[in-house]
Amino acid sequence: MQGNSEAAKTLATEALNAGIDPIDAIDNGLAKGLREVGSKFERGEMFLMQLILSGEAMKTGLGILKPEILKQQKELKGRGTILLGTVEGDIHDIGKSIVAAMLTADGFDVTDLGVDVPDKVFVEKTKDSKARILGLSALMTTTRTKQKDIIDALKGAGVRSTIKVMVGGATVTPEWAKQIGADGYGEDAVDATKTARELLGN
Ligand code: B12
Repeated sequence: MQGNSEAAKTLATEALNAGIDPIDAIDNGLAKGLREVGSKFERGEMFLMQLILSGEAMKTGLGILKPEILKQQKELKGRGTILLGTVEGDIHDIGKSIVAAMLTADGFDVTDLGVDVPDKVFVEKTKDSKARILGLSALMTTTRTKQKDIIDALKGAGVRSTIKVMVGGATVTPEWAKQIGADGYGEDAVDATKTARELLGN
């Protein structure tokens, strides 16, 4: 919350040394603090610079914890390919990268398309790849509408039935997912892997 990257690094290392599960350290440590920063920012109690510094601190901590998640990767690979990206107009990438790490650790082959990804790139990649799931991350109410646009664009291109679409991000809810015709929703990275498995029936 203080935007202290050095402290985030030290604490992440200490958490690992103490035998704390890296997922737990992220969910109940780093992410919890960052969400509180988001709430304070919304109430005008913290400012953009602090949001940026806290985001950086989160990323520094993740730099220590994420490789540990990937080490837990299941031996059994081949659950299928997942395309993952943050929608156009949105540059939030912390949550998406945690989801990518968890899915990878669970045996999925993840192609991360990055942030601020135009709708047509999602459609093209769906056409060109053998991916079975498309994961769309959107953190803002102004950008989550893109999730619907992308689903519509997939329909327009005649490829909607070839891929399952799962959505997530801070302002995304199960109701929203249903409303826009997504196949699945994930509240957090653990839920995202559960949803992905369910969507593929494994
Ligand atoms: C850090 C942060 C930033 C950083 C981002 C750094 C980065 N590289 O990502 C910076 C400072 C750049 C930033 C910028 C802005 N931000 Co900001 N930001 C946040 C903050 C505090 C935390 C986001 C985060 O990383 N959370 C931690 C991760 C672990 O959680 P998560 O992202 O929700 O992801 C989890 C789940 O949602 C889910 N998930 C995520 N993606 C997906 C995808 C799939 C497929 C699935 C299944 C699941 C899933 O799993 C993840 C892991 O558990 C949020 C507050 C909040 N409550 O989220 C605001 C917030 C999202 N930001 C907000 C705003 C307004 C902005 C700015 C417009 C501010 C400004 N005035 O410039 C800009 C927009 C920039 C842009 N065009 O995108 C608002 C959005 C309000 C709204 N309702 O629309 C929020 C909610 C803050 C607030 N309460 O006002 N931000």
